Amino acid sequence: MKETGKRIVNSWNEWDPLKHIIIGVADGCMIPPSEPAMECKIPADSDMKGVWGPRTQDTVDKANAQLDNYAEILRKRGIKVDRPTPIDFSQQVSTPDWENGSMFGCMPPRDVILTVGNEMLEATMSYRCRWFEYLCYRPLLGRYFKEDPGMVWGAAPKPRLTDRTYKAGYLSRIITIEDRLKLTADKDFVTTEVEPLFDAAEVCRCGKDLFVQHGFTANLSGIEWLSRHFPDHRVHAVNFPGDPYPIHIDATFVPLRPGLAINNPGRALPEEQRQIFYDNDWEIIDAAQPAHKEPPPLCYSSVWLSMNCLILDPKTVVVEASEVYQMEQMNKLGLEVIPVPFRDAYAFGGGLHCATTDVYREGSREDYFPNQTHAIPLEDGWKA
Ligand code: ABU
Repeated sequence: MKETGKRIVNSWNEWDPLKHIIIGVADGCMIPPSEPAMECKIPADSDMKGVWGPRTQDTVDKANAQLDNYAEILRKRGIKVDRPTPIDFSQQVSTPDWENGSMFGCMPPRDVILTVGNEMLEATMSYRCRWFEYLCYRPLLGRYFKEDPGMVWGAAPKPRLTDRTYKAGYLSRIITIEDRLKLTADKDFVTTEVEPLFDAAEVCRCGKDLFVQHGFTANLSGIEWLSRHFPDHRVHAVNFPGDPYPIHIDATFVPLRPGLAINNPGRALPEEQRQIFYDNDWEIIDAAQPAHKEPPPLCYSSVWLSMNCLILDPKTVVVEASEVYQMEQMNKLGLEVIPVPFRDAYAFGGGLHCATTDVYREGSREDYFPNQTHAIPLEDGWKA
């Protein structure tokens, strides 16, 4: 890395002291029409089933008010906050291979941009409605690139997302929730392995080790691609049986500081995949129960956004203001909790972690897992 000039981009893990971040905006956010990857994410009894079109201005305004308040709280703590530039998400989009009735939005930058060290990497994404979302971040990434001579601007190969990318008839194999749970426990997800796919929010950054959820929005080819793209890291594919809708690791497994992670108790990391944590003196504890029984209306995410927190430094964490049990647990773990109201923004793409992506945290790439006796091997089933 070039060491001269201003350093803007640097972030190696989820907990080092945060200095600069991107927070999304809710403007123009759409409920996109059905498409293969999206269909299997929406529960059969969801109020989103069969619904698509623009979100109401009233809900957009309420979400933006909470996003702006979140940005202000971080700014007051001395953290620089940048915002993406929305495009017209209502327009129909197409590539030579497909057309889609609309795009999605740019509230959750964590899904799209993966920061690893001095690199900001645009993820492949795995939904057609999100294929162009990277454009909202180009003004920021372009600026960081100009101002920081050490910044690496990466873009993973854009996938074609033809019908070959998705398993035909996947949804017809699901009648009951047990069918879903069996499929996800067997690591039989909606995507095929014809091309690498990953959303950035599948990656949990722990210094030299990157833990990537294999699920609906990252396939094994995508995880293999990440391991070759980051040759100085160790990339581990993890999965969480018990999750009927496995997308994005940050409401399932969240490291709070070196040596401590919370795990969604309904989506336990399998025993053999825990071993690398135990070998390195990490503790994995069950996350507290969510305070709510249901997500807000027209929301893709589960009530487990309760654990989708933003860590400001190893002693300070931002938690959604109504999540009393999660806040209490964080307090007991010795963390100062900053409550931030955010439920009005959930439907636009997730929680407090989803709505951000790191630009700069102090610190460097450390090895928190020197004992690799039980390193989680990458599977090569994707080659077939
Ligand atoms: N983007 C995180 C959502 C995960 C969940 O719905 O539990």
